[in-house]
Amino acid sequence: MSMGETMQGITLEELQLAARNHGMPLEALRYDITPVGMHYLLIHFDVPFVDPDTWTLSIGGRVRTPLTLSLDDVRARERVRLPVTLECAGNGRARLSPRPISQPWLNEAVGTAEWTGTPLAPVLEEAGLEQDALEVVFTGRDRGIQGDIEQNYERSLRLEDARRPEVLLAYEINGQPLPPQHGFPLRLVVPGWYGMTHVKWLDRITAIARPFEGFQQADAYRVRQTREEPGEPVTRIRPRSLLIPPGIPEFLSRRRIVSPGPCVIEGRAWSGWGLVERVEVSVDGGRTWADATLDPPVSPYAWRGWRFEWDASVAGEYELCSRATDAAGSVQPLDQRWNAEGVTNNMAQRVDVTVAPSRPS
Ligand SMILES: Nc1nc2c(c(=O)[nH]1)N[C@H]1C(S)=C(S)[C@@H](COP(=O)(O)O)O[C@H]1N2
Ligand SMILES: [Mo]
Repeated sequence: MSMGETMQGITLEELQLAARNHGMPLEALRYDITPVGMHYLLIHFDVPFVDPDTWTLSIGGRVRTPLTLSLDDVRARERVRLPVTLECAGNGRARLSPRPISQPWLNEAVGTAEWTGTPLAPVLEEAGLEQDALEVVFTGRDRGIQGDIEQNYERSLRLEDARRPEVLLAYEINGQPLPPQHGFPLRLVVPGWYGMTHVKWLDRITAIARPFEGFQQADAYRVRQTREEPGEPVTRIRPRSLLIPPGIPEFLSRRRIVSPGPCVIEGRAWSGWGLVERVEVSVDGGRTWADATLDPPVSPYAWRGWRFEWDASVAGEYELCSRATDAAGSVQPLDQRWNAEGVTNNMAQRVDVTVAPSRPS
């Protein structure tokens, strides 16, 4: 595996981030709904400690009737349960060359959870947005320093995005109260958008009459070649497919060993720009491709399963890849699309496999 080369020079600071923010083990792609402990995690600062009895959510700024809601108030509102695939915008960053320094994800910053919460739009409606309201800012309780700026984690959405019916204030994941690391007691869920949008540990929602200039909006999560350019904001998830590495792994390299014979390759594919309509598989590193069979999507905002029957009867070395095409016609590239923060990269996964008779233990 080329890991030895590409991971060279990984720093202790990157390792420290990687140890706090774990990915989803790829074998968890077998589940329609990712078990909570296997869902990936990304936390910029510290997980805040929140007392649910005194916690409130305030809705203010350019509204006619500012609101303060307790957790019971939020839970008493209309209840919706929706499977949503979440992916970190930095997924795939560690394989970029040169490697942008941040959380060093390989492929595994993804998961699909069933979120329970209340739609945001009626809450905004009740607060009564003023005529000049342009964006809504979501502020988390977590605080830290990034880019030399002390800040709470906060992100905004334009009104037309915030008011979409699938946008939720979520208090449960897979039928359980949110655990601390996933945003207890309340987080935003914006189906189809990259992870940074789904603000955890919500403290307040503020309607504003100008574009939000906070660090995580204006300085971070931009697609650009240098940090100095304004670039384009990161929004919806680009199509990606992942396969469950077949056979058994070698401990250190995680290289795969498959016994000769028929081998079913399974995986998942998703996009925030519409349904994934095609998944292709290659066993020769992307030189030739064949279509996989698709399962129905788990929800309009979640991944779909796929499978491919590989005739692995000839012993030897193989390189497995898969690529998704979505309803918008975007196809996953085989080569990197580099940018300064290493965001929105959806280059195809590559899995090295040795087909060889298994050895007795
Ligand atoms: N308050 C707050 N919300 C946050 C973050 C954070 O650091 N603080 N990280 C964001 C990022 S970058 C991602 S990818 C998702 C990850 O959500 P998860 O940890 O529940 O999988 O949360 C987002 N929401
Ligand atoms: Mo993220």
